[in-house]
Amino acid sequence: MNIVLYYAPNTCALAPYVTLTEANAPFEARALNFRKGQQNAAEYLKLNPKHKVPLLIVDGEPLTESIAIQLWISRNFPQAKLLPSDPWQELKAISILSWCASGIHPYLSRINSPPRVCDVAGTEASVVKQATHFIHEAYKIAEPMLAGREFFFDHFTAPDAHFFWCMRRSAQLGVDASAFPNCTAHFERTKARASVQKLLAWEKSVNEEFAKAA
Ligand SMILES: N[C@@H](CCC(=O)N[C@@H](CS)C(=O)NCC(=O)O)C(=O)O
Repeated sequence: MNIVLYYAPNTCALAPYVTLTEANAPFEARALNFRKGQQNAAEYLKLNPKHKVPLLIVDGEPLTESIAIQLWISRNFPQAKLLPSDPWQELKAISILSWCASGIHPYLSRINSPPRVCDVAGTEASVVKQATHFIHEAYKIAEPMLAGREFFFDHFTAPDAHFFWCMRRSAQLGVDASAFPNCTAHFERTKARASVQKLLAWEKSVNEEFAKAA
């Protein structure tokens, strides 16, 4: 099986990179330089007309959308237990993945680029303020879910990787999460994993290559 993951630094493609690594899956990671708009290059648009990462290519077949990609990884590498084995718990995990992808991520995108949601002059600060409010609301909801436990379930699963990315991106975008100690502890715990450290080292080398080519 030939597996390729398209990635760009700082993006949510971090989550499948981490879970593929946790699963010991043989995969090739290909980095796109968003600063150069490589997600809009004609060749890439043929693979993913949505001009986004993550994009997984399995034996030449493209698969988009984080949740579908996580389900594919989990189903194809069952030994990694990337979703809980109990059917109800598995659905709860998919619920968290959906929440990260569609309940938290859109607010991160708004902070990253306010004009993409409202291009009326003078509204940027308001867009950021509102988005920050809803990200804080999400972290408040996550606090009891992580209370007294290492991960969302009884071991590391795909939702931990996706939530870690949300926390990382929000910190990069200046969102203060210090009022949410269980979330920040989960962030540090996840960051210490070998899979995440591997991703961070690889991302650093990608950024260095991009800087040289700039
Ligand atoms: N719903 C998609 C969202 C993917 C997404 O928004 N990716 C961003 C990076 S975090 C992206 O590639 N943006 C580039 C663009 O919109 O041009 C998923 O969950 O996979």
